[in-house]
Amino acid sequence: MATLRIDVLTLFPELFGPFLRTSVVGRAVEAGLVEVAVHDLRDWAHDRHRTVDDTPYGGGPGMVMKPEPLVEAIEALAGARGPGRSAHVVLLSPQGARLDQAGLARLAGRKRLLLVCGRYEGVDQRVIDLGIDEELSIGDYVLAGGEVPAMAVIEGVARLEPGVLGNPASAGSESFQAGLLEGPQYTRPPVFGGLAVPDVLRSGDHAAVAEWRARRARELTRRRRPDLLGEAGPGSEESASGSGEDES
Ligand code: 4FV
Repeated sequence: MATLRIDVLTLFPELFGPFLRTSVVGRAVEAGLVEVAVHDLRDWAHDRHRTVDDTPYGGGPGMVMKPEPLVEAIEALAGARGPGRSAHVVLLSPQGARLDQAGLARLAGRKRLLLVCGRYEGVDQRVIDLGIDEELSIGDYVLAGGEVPAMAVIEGVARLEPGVLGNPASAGSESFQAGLLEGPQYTRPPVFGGLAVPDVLRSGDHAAVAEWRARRARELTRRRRPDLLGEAGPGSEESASGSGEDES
């Protein structure tokens, strides 16, 4: 029994094919740990031209997505808005709350999600008023569509499903898990471009390694994302050539 079912409503279902067959998401779907169904919004546009957009009331550039096909599709896939509906309906849009790791964990805890992908200038407000449970944004920039944000949600929640990541510990020790950025990481060779891997990482002293990693994570977070530490003001950007702290 798939633990999580995700339906996607989009004007470009063909965008999702390779994504749903590749890497972590592909394995999660293959293993039946996550079920994803992609739906073409035009299937709910019943006029001869299967129209899904129209000009904005009040004038202005671009087109707006019509309410009828969207609300009909949402209600067909998730039921009418209310406690009894079968899926939690999320619209990806720049007006949404910012998506973060905690938000992904919350979505991963649900049984069914319906991700609605906007296009054009956005959707008629009545779609939001009548059919959407939550609006989420992946960042303060404008994309051409909600498909890439929807993929970010799918991959983000799929990684949190039990059994998806080979080593569940990896999900626990990564960025944002402890509210910190992850510190520097190294692998072979021990010296590259004249730069050596910090000795402590090759010491075998797990306590010292853990202490070093925690300290570097705090330092990097304080410099790059003091907001994550609840500290005011962006830190000065780290110079391109590294911080210059002691590498010991
Ligand atoms: C977006 C974002 C985003 C805006 C107009 C789709 C586009 C078009 N979605 N986070 N940033 N959406 O830019 O989620 O409808």
